[in-house]
Amino acid sequence: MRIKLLSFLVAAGCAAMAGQSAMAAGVTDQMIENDAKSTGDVLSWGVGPQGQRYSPLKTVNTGNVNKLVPVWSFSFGGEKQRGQESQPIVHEGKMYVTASYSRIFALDAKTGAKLWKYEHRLPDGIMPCCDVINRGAAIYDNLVIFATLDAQLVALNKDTGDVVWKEKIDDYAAGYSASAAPLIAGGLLLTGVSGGEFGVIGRVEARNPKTGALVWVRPVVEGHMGKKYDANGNASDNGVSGTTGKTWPGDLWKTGGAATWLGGTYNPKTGLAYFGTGNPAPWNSHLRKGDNLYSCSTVAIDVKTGQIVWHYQNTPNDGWDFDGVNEFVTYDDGGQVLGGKADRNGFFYVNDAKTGKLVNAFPFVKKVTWATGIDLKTGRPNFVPENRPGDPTAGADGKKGNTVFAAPSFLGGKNQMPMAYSPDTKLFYVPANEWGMEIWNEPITYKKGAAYLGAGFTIKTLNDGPIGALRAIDPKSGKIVWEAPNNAPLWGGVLTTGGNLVFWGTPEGYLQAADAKTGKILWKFQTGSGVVAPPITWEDKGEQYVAVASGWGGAVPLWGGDVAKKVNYLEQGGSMWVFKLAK
Ligand SMILES: [Ca+2]
Ligand SMILES: [Ca+2]
Repeated sequence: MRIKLLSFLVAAGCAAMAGQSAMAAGVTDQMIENDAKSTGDVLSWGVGPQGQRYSPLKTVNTGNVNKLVPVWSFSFGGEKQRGQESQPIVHEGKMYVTASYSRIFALDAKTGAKLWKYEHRLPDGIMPCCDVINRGAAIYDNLVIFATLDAQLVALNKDTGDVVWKEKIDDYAAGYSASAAPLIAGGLLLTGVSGGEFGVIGRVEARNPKTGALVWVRPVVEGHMGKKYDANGNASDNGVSGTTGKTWPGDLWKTGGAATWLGGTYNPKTGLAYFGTGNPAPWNSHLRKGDNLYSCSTVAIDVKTGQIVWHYQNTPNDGWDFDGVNEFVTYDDGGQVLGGKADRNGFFYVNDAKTGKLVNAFPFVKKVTWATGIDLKTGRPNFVPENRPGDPTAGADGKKGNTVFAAPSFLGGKNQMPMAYSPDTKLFYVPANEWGMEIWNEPITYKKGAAYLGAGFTIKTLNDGPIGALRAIDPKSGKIVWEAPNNAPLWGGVLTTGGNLVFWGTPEGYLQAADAKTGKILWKFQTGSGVVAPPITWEDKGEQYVAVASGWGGAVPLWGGDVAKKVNYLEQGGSMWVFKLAK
């Protein structure tokens, strides 16, 4: 009896200690800020909050990458396939990967064995614009946290998959959704919103990652009031964003769009979070004369105060759906912190990451019709007025403006697929696409939950050649150092490594690796469906692993017009692939 009691006490003691050690093994801010350097894990979207997607690992390198072989593959299962745009998280031998339809899986990173799964129950009537995708989870303390298509955040215990907290971001019936990976910055969980085609209000929200409680909210449409919250959840005003009515006519700012749908990056040196903002709403630019701040911009927010420190607008008074959401990737240039962004509008921008001052801007695609260049003195584009879709009120019947042919198409010189930056080669690796569109404007009025475009369009190919190209770009000279063309439009992200390698996937199903200096393709593997997700890498016991999700989908099959027809032979799927060197 006494022995039994003792063993019970010992067991209870062990359980308590196990609880403590589990807590001690929780993910900290310091670990996330150091993520780019720590090679045994991947703790943030971007392989480091700066978003460089660079790993110093060189176990796999140009000399042996041709010996990469699959270790395991895991099916996301069911009939729920469609686009898989997720970047996994890897921590202490476990992989956390989100999948289409707001699902998340925990897998043994060595074997692919399933540890747990959470499937979010989605209501009827969600309105994701561009497929039922998700781009990944955040990890913090003992939680994995991801956003759902019905505009909620769910935090799960990383070991059990139990829901710890759930918070609603906004009303899915008004067009809000969420698909970006949350960003951990300065002890806060930062998220944006999707829904720019429905006249939502773009904003960045900061929460306590452990509880989900709001800390501040910063709208990114001029005229809207920022909020901050005390420990009891009471809101108070935190200053209007910009000056009401300054760059918007009438009441259009009230449904102004600028959705922050791709999430953000963070640089601990500047203390700033960088969020890109989407198109102003509606698409018909003649209804909203002015710059329409802060749409189609990079917005830098002080994470401590929730205030906008600087903004840089890539496309003032956008008329082409050139969402400026693409990731702002910061890097060191001789002691100065700069940031690069390959915008949907076809130009690559380099800004000072502390002040936003434009340092360089140049096209990274071959055909750009809407502007002849970016004036480095004023920071503004030199527009080509006749290449803006025409004003419907100037048309013969007032119902349709002049149709123009525009390049890039609204699917962009680059879209959601994240680029990489190598501090070794000092090059950006940009998944670019060459395509155009016919676009025209129509009258439109706002109606809650209805598409708010005032435009019609057809995506067109520019020629019979390849649409995609992985381009190595020198941010200083603006030169394309090398390119690897691809027939289908590229839609996955990029990873670069200390092994002088660049990894990226293709809609044709390949994960491939090239020499980072020359672009020579050294290895490829067919994953069985199109790759529209960014690869990652990590090491465990001296072995380097490379992983990517496979599963064709995203915006191209849904919105791609003539290009969608060209690639309609591609098959859907839904699986995770992991590789290492053959022994
Ligand atoms: Ca790491
Ligand atoms: Ca848009």
